[in-house]
Amino acid sequence: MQIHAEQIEEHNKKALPDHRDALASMASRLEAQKTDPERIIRQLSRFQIAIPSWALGAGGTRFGRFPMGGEPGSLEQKIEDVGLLHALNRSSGAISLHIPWDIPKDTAAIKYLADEYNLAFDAVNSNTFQDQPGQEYSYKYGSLSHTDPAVRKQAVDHNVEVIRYGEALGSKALTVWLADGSNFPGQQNFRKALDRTRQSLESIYAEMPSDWKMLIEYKPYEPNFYSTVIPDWGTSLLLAGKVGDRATTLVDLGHHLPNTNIEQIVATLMMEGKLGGFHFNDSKYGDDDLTTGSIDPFQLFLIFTELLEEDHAPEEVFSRISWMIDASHNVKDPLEDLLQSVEGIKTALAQALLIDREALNEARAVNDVTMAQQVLQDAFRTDVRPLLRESRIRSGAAADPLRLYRKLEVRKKLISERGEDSVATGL
Ligand code: PSV
Ligand code: MN
Repeated sequence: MQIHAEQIEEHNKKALPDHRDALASMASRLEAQKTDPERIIRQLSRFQIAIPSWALGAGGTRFGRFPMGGEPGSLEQKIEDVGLLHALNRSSGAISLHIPWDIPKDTAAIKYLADEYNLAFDAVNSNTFQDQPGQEYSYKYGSLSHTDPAVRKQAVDHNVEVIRYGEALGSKALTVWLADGSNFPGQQNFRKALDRTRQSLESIYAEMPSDWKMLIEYKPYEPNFYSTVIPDWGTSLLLAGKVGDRATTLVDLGHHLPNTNIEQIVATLMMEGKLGGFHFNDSKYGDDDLTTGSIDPFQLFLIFTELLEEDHAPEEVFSRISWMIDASHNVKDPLEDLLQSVEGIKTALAQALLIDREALNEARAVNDVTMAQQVLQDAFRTDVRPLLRESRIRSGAAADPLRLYRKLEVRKKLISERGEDSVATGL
């Protein structure tokens, strides 16, 4: 299925009168505060978020999985789905692949197809957390950290294979997430496991093209419940520092213990030039993989506040970091959920762009705690939807992507094209 420019135009035409009024009143309010709405609209239009190839079908839990119908049954169909999202919001211009869930059999053809939808390939993800059919050694007791050098070599070779696929597709980064760890005290020698992981990462790094970066993801628990080899940002940063300049830390918002101050982690990593990318999602308790911005939009805003803290242009921050979603949809249509996630992320970005930095710096300098908090609240409580809508309309996207998705009955059409039983690869 494809969404055509005329369908978007027709939808936008209907939205225009109300939108124009809302935008005009917002623009005059911003101008009165000496904020240039044009600058924000331009920056919003540039910001792109990669869609994970593994989040286009129904996600499951260990208790079950409830298929959505019309799920993409091939990599080609996954690209088609991301193409639909991008046509609707013009903000999802990239896809992040997980291998071997999504092996491109004909890389040239896949690249060509993605080009047709204006999609780039963001970081490629390796998978040494599951055993694959025909695989010689098992990852039951670890992969890059395994005690047996033969298992480690197999895991390193897999990562190198993933890099080669990525190179053929024009990707520029490799994400490594390890499930390695232990379930019981005494099971693992922490120091040796970490050191073996460092060595394995160095071997992988040596195989990366010189314009690639490595993203090292951390996670405190699951599937291992006593320890993980890379449990937190500090350990990831430590490894990144040892492995090389282009080794960085990836922050998955769901990979923290409750109430962790993620925005402070972001600030430190930014300061060190080691923040490589994000896996956006939201959570209430653990790695819940919920729609970004659905549970704690204020935290998301504070993260963007830190990202844009330094004086340099936001565009520079946009291009330096890999912006990716990592979510799972147990009860919602994945495409609707992803539209909401992208909107949630861009809302936080727009609010952070509105912060009166001068006033904030002044308040901080004289320890005016009340005003410092007030400056952030003023930005966070602003309804930025007219700005987001305007940036979409100017980019040729739908004024209201979700409403148009429903109106065009996209899921119904995907079900009629692909069937009720079509199931996507992923978790
Ligand atoms: C692990 O929980 C994770 O966040 C990693 O990024 C994986 O690659 C992804 O989820 C998919 O399961
Ligand atoms: Mn992740």
